[in-house]
Amino acid sequence: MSRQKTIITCAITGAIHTPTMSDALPYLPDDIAGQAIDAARAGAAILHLHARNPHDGSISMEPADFARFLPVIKQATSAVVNISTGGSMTSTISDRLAPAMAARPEMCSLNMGSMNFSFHPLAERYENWKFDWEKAYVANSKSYIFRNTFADIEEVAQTLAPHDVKFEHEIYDVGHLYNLKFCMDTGLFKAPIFLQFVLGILGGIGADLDNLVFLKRTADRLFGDAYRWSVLGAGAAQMPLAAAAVQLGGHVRVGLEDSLYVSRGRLAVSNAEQVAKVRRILEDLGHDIATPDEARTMLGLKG
Ligand code: KMH
Ligand code: ZN
Repeated sequence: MSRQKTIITCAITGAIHTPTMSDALPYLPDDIAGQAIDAARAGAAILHLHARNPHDGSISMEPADFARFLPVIKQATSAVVNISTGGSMTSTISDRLAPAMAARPEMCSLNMGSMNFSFHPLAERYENWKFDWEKAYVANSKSYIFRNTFADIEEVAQTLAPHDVKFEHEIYDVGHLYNLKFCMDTGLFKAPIFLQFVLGILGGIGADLDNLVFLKRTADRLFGDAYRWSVLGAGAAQMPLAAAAVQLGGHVRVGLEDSLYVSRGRLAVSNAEQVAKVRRILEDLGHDIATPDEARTMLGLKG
């Protein structure tokens, strides 16, 4: 039997980092499109996308801002487009749904529980990390609750599922697996489900190997073979956890949304640089990279 190929997701810009933190973080539509296309050419089968306000780089949930880069990406690549429903600190659930409802992509993120949310402590893991707390969006996040109630989750699912959108279920802690199991039992999602284990966010589970194994074992118990999974290690944990995930049979996510660095103390020059690095690691470990169509088959996407 041939070994499963590995799906690389690249999360191009996100909502947390600010352009003051790295010149490479794209916020202009052409730069988001260009970096997404280069990431796909470097081996990313899935592109996880947020939009930003082109004037100041702040997060935008305006469908019009997504429409500035989505057609360019779709024209130039066959990568799976995955649109965030995470939104910003001030977005309502209908704001968060608007870009996905306008674009009807093959995939969307779906965050599986409410939580505190901050990138704070990751800063300390890099000796040379210069975190610009004053200007950082995350500086305001001390009292922020990332709201994803069962009603919110249900609303996202019921709004998008009729359009055959497959979810990247963001799992920031082990309880989120039980939330998802509860939703599965009520018939909200179809197998195979796709889990994104998110390790290293302050407010969620820490970026340790033991935690990854624990998440995977719990998912095995709850979902049997009805799930596929991937790992996103925040900040310094990005590459080490990707290397661990693939050895446990998982897929990987990289991108400037999750880490601005490509190695200790060195800012990535682009998303494609991170994709090329993770691809090199995976191939050196003997794994083949999935094409977008292979990812579609593995995840049961509408195509
Ligand atoms: N920012 C990541 C930790 C979303 O966009 O809905 C998770 C994420 C969530 O990508
Ligand atoms: Zn995201």
